[in-house]
Amino acid sequence: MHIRSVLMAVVLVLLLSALTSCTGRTESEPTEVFRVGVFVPGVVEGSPTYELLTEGVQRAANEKAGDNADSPAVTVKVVEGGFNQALWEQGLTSMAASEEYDLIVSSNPEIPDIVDSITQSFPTQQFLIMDAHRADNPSVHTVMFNQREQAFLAGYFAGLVGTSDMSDREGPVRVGLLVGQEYPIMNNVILPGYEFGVRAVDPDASVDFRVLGNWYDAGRAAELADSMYATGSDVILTIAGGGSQGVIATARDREKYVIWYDTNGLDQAPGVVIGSTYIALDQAAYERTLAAIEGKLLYGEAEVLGVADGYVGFVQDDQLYRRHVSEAVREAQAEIVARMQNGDFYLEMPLN
Ligand code: RBF
Repeated sequence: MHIRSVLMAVVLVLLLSALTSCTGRTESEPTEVFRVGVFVPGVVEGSPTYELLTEGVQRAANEKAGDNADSPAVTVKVVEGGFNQALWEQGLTSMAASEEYDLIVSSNPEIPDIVDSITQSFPTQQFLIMDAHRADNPSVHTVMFNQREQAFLAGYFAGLVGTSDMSDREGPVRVGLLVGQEYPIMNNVILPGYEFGVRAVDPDASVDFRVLGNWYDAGRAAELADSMYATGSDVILTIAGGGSQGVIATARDREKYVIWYDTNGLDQAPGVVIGSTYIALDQAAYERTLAAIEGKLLYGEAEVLGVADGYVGFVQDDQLYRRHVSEAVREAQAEIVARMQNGDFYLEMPLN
């Protein structure tokens, strides 16, 4: 009996030490780990900005991991908040309440309002929010991209296509914008910026603006696109997450065009997606996450990055662009891009 209980004790001690070595932690060792949580307000797949977000954060973590022995290990956990926006506050709150993250990173213009209420209860939790603007919360760093410039570039290109021999349309240019949902930056900045760009080419142009009502329904998006092309649009700018695949499908059937937003979408459907704006959200997320890990990120600061900063642009250096877009259109587009890059032509991003 006695020997058996000694043996049991030995087995227990061995088991326990095996367990602690599995977790790699003992009481005495400091845990040099910087823990990043990424809250995706939606799902990553099919949403250009969220793909850029997770790539950028992961790149910062990978780079730090291979850095030197003194730098902390970095862990990244991605939490998808899903399409039910009523659940986002709960999701973000539980991430903050868990105290599992040194930094929570997220992205979209509605996130600061949610985070403001969370930092009241959890003032030490720090946030990096991309594609958003909030200057007065000392726990939050935001990075906004100049959506007026980005939308203008898409509109200008749409106008050029509509007035070129790529379109067989007579009369004033007509183009479409299909979006997942309405929100202040969409209605007050992106739509007017797109219209401004189209009308810079043809003052009589009209823009057909349609709202899908969600960020995933490709079937419904295909129907909307069909009606847009049927009523005279040659080209549709689509900002609709997974829904954008429906726009591509209809454009292919009808031999019409699509413009992509946020990431280079030319290879999604060569010859159908003929133009693409981009934002370097991945690069900005990478840089700001690295700064946070190094303790250098300025909380309470709100950045706005545009074309002249190199963070917003129009994809030109791509063989698909050269192959499927006429030289006259490419030349005119290159001219406006260059003017924006060198600060000759600047559109200020209106902020609330
Ligand atoms: N864009 C997507 O691609 N997928 C989404 O699921 C998505 N959800 C959004 C939810 C809200 C409440 C808002 C305001 C925007 C959302 N966007 C989404 C748009 C995205 O954040 C960005 O503003 C646009 O891609 C334009 O850059």
